[in-house]
This record gives sequence, structure tokens and C-alpha cells, in this order.
Amino acid sequence: MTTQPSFVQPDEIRARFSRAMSDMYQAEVPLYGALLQLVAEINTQTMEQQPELTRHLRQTGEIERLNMERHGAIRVGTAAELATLRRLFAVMGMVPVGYYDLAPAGVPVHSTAFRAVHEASLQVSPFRVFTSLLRLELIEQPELRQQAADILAKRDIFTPRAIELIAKYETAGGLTDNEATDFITQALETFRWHSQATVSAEVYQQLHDQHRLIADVVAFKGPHINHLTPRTLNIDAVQTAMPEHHITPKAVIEGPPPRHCPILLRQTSFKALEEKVAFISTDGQRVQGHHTARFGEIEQRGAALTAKGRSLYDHLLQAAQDQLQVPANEKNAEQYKTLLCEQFSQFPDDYPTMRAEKLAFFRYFPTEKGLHISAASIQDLTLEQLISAAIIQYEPLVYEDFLPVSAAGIFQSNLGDKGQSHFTGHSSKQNFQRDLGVEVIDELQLYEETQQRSLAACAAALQLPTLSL
Ligand code: OOG
Ligand code: NI
Repeated sequence: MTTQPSFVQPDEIRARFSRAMSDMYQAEVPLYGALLQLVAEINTQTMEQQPELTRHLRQTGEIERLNMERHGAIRVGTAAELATLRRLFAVMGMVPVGYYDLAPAGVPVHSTAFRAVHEASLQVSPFRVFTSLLRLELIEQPELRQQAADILAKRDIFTPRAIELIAKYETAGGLTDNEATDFITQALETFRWHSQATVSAEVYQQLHDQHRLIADVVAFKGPHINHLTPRTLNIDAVQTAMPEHHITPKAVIEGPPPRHCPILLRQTSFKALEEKVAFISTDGQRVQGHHTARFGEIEQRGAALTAKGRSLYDHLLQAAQDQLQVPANEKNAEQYKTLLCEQFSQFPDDYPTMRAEKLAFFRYFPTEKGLHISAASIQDLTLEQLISAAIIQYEPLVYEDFLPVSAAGIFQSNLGDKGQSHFTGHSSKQNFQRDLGVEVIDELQLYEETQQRSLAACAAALQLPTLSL
């Protein structure tokens, strides 16, 4: 009789992989290590200074995931690469959530975020990877487009052993501890930096002239991780402290302005590093050159917004940008901040109003008082009455996703000033999903489900038949 081998939980593999990725990137880009340290210091300070925030982080459990919280970003070149990445991420319990079209902002890619979806899994490891697929069809010159496709067709970004282990996971339903360790080592290879380009300096230059991003995707062996982003509790403080630590941040923080009740996501990055690379040449000589792609980023996360809240956010952000008339830059950074704050004064900045107006998602918890009260005495109370009686309390659900306008700003800040063109190709979620091999998950649905589960858990704890909004 054979016994069932015990498999490592995908959540556990993801947590271990995320740590291994962070270690690798620290070794590759020491400035990322410096940024991690700065973020950790400011997080500690912020929690000391803001007991209310600390209480909130305890209540939601975010305090336990804070130090391991990060996202990464990669860019791939073909449908086959994207489809295999989906299988690789599935081993770690990560599935594609959301569709982001960056073409209108002049970046020839479309993207999704691979991440865990259940709040219990997110609690074990919230690691996410923003994954972009190059849209070769947006390259104008047919010869260059064909050449890029030919170069990409020749490369294999996965190790044979990684493919074997993915297949093993799919057929057996899991990986043993040894296999998981092996998988992490093998999968990491796909995201490693290679200073040796796979093309000549001439071809690199042609790709680069078309768009710097095209050179970044096509001219190298694989989709090197281009940044890893820790989560800060005070992005303004980190932005201010960065120069003292010899880190130069981009001019403006992407996303909403500073608020009492943070919403969605605020992000800032430091400029990409100019790194030495070697190009191939026909006579076997190494040709030295340089490439600029890898950078660092930090982010502060706030409440996940409902469709209504999100459309208000989009509207206010657009209004501020329209008023500024030109893209935000070093010179107009202060003016942009003022405009943004003015516009966002229309977005309620306290949780009770955000909840009453259904602008954000929340998680509900029974209070200590609620857990000690007799169930019979509260049977007829509505959710609102239970909240007023301090039997139930609520906390905003943290936003786990990305923002296309911010993502475009992050891309742009690392692509130099030129090339701010607009691509006119249609948004093609369908093509993206065909290439991916599955449909992407709607993030709003996920927040809705988490909110519902918290209500159900509250009802169970208070011995009430149901609770609804
Ligand atoms: C991805 C840029 C987007 C974010 O945090 O919005 C991103 C990239 O540069 O590949 O990472
Ligand atoms: Ni990022």
C-alpha cells in the first residue's frame, strides 16, 4: 500500500519564493536593500506615532504580513511565455487578476497581476507579480516586428526542470517539500538578470529606437525581475528621506493625494540604473554597452474601492491631470499636488461616510462586547443597529491590485522623456486572455466575496442566522 505523499501548501511555496526573490534582487540591486531598510525604519516609526493605525493593522492581521509584503514586475514577449508563466505561478497559488491596458499611455504592453485571492492565503503571503505581455503588433515597421518575433521564438525562458516540476504539480496535485525547494530554485532562474544580451549592438539599437521597452523584452535571455516593491505605511516620509539615503525618487507620487483614510494605492520609484551589458558580435568579440531597466519602487496601500468609488477616483484624478494640462514633472510637482488635493476634497475622508456612500469595501468583526452578549437579545437587530450598539465593528479591506494610470507613470519614469507616443490599437482583453489561456478574474468580485465572508463569519460568531448589508 502506498501512502499519500504530503504536499507543501501553495501558499507556503509562494511565501518561500517571495523571500528567495527578494534575496536575489538584493544581491543584484543593492539599492533595493537600502530601500527595504529605509521602509522598515519608517514603518516602525509610523506605528509608534500612530497607535490608531497600529490598532487597525492588528485588527485586520495586516501587521503580520507587512514585512514580507512586496510585489514584483516582469515583461514577457510571447503568448507561449505568458501561458507557461500562468502555470508556473499556479504552483504557488497565484492566479491572474485584472486586465491593464497600457497602450493608451504609450506603453506597448497589456498586463495582469498574478496573486493569491482568498484573504487567508493573502495573509500567509500577499506576494504579487505585475506581468506584462509585449504587443508586437504595435511595432510599426514590419521587418523589425518580424525580427523581434524571430528572436523571441528562439529563446526558452524556463529551465527543463522547472517545466517538469510544473507538470508534476499539475498531475499529482502538489509538490513534496524537496520538490518545492527544487521548484523555487528552478523558477528563480527565469527571473534572474543576464548581462549578456542575445542580440548584436545594432539590433539592440533598432529595437531600442522603436521603444526602449521592446529592447528590454526582446534583447535578453528572459524576463528579469525589473523591480520589487515593499509596502510602506508612510510614503511621503519615505519619499522625503530617499535623497538622504542616496536614492533619487521620481518627481511625483502616483495615485491619490495623502489622506486620513488612504484609498487604493500610492506609489513612487527610484530611477532605473544604467547597467553594463555585453552584446553578441559575429567575430566572437564581446561588445560592451549599457541598458537601463531595473529600478526600485515603494507603495502605500489603502482601502479597496467599489465600482462607484473607483469611478469617482478615476474622475477626480483625470480632472487634476486635465487642469495641469501637461504631464506631471519635477517643475510642476507642487502645483500638481495642490490640484490633486483640491479635487480629492470631493472624496469623503472618513470610513463611516465612505461606507454609507458605498465607496469602499469593508471587513466586519464582532467586538469583545458582541462576543459576550446573549444571542437572544440581538436576534432582531439589523447590521446598522449592531454597529451602532458596538456589537460589530468594521475595517476597510486593503486594495490588493494595481492602477493602470499609476503603472503607466511608473513605466514612463523609467523609459526616459522621449517616446511618450500614444498607441492607437484597441484594448484587447480578449486577445490577452486567449494568449494567457484563461480569463482573468474580476478583482471587484473578489473584494465582494471577502466582504460577504466576513459578514457570514460575524453572523456565526454572534449566533445570528444571517447578516446582510
Ligand atoms: C511594470 C510597471 C507597473 C506598478 O507597480 O504599477 C508596476 C513594469 O515596469 O514592468 O509595477
Ligand atoms: Ni510596481
